[in-house]
Amino acid sequence: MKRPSSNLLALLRADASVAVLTGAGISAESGLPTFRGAGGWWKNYRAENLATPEAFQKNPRLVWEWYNHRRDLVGQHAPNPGHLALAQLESLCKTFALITQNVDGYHQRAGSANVSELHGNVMKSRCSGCGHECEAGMENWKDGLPYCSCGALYRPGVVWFGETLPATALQNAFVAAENSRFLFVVGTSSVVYPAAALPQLALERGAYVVEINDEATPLTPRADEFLQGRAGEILPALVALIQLQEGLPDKR
Ligand code: BV8
Ligand code: ZN
Repeated sequence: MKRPSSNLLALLRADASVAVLTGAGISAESGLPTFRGAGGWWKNYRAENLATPEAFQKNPRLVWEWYNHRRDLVGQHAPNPGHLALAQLESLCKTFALITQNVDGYHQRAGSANVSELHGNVMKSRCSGCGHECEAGMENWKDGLPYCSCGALYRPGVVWFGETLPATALQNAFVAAENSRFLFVVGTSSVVYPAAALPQLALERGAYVVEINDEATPLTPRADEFLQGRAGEILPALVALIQLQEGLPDKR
């Protein structure tokens, strides 16, 4: 596991305005499959058949089968030390924003308060007719499909390829990338836009960008620091080092 540099720790001590962008890699140690790596969803399935509006229109049963399976996985597993460390980091920083591409809700379950979900949440459903939103399990299921009281089908409360992102979450993400002194980019392959544009924006605004990933990504050559290894090990170690330094204000 690569250790954070003394430069990073000294800078953090001086100005702890921090943003974090997370991806599927942070939940991998909880037991949730990632998308693109070894064992990832897209190794065995095609995104076009499961995660697009066209796929849902063509075969809603198949799409719901996949999302119900993912709901089961989210329920069977739990946040790991990486999620918990980010919740702790929030309490140590002057300003803190957590931007996630994940749909599992594990950051909130770990205790993070200021979370912006760029790609929605798999434990929510939204009516494709009237737009009504409900929690998983509150739908009225018939022949493998969930119906709203208006008669239209519910869809999973996530953002599919080709769809726009929720406006507030996206706005929060851009504001955080533009204004934070640090951006930690954790467990994402950095290939899905617009999320993948956030680190570049932060770099252009002079932020110190730290990537935490067990493999190099397209971001790696541009990041100020690349901490190669597992998020569930690196993040708790980083938070412990910051706590050791003392002097960082606890905003709670
Ligand atoms: C949009 C659904 C505006 C939710 C997901 C060309 C053609 C068509 C479209 C495009 C195109 N070029 C660009 C686009 C736009 C497209 C896009 O970016 N495509 C890319 C792939 C080319 N983007 C969109 O369509 C977005 N919307 O742009 O709107 C618009 C609208 C209309 C018309 C024009 C413009 C919407 C994107 C939303 C996609 N939704 N899924 C779900 O079911 O979950 S995508 C999927 O990828 C996931 O949701 C996930 O959130 C996202 C990102 O993946 P990662 O989180 O990075 O996961 P990945 O597996 O890739 O990587 C894991 C990483 O973790 C690896 O690097 C690995 O090394 C690391 N790791 C593993 N274990 C660990 C670890 N690291 C540390 N510790 C560990 N233990
Ligand atoms: Zn409805």
